[in-house]
Amino acid sequence: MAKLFRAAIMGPPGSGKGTISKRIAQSFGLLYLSSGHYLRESIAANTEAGLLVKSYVERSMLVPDHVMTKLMLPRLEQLSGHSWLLDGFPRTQSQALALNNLYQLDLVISLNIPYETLRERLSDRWVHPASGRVYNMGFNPPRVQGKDDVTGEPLIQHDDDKPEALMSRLRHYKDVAKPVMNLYKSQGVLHSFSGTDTNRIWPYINSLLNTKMHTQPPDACQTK
Ligand code: G5P
Repeated sequence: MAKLFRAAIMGPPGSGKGTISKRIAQSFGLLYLSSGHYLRESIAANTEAGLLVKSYVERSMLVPDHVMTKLMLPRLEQLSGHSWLLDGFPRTQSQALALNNLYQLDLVISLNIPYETLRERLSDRWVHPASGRVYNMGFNPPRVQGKDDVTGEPLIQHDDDKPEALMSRLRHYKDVAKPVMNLYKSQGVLHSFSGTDTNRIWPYINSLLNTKMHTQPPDACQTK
């Protein structure tokens, strides 16, 4: 049986983790698990976990580590037997160590995008709150302005995508991401990509994955 492939993608808010993850999942057949999407789904479904995390997610504050690991690790156990890509988890050293106790990652992609680019992207970002589908008025606009492509429901903008809030989110991201990157660097699995344009970064990520996965047949299904 082919070896399973386990990967994660990291990057500040607006760096394109979700956009690139969807391309990876489609091109390489990895199951895709986004922590942000999973949390938003739990909130929308009013589950016990959703109620617990709601106030953090709404303020774009990190959900406490013990809650995140309690949610994400059992979810990953359900995906055992599959190759997967994690988007947004692990985010902190404590989450990375908890994950590391169970799974050795084959690849960690880190996106390094200039602040000004993030600011421009997020100020142009609209989301469909129920599904987490994300649009950008220049890069991937909805078919009908202000409406979700699938449901036709209205799109909204997050308060946290305003410049002052964004600056503090980015500072915080850097602080917590550093030890996580150091861990994966020490394991030789960290690959960083810099740039201002997802479409220019994508061919390099695509080529890296082709090299890393050339012996791996893709799994057929996808979770998001
Ligand atoms: P999330 O959902 O992980 P963030 O804030 O880390 O949220 P975000 O903002 O969703 O990440 P992203 O996925 O990195 O950003 O980027 P994206 O959505 O693909 O792209 C951003 C925008 O730019 C989109 O509009 C896209 O279309 C556009 N775009 C992409 N590429 C380009 C380009 O080349 N050009 C242009 N012009 N536009 C482009 O987490 C949400 C919350 O959940 C909690 C926290 O509260 C968090 O705030 N959470 C956790 N808490 C603790 N621990 C964890 N592990 C947690 N995970 C989630």
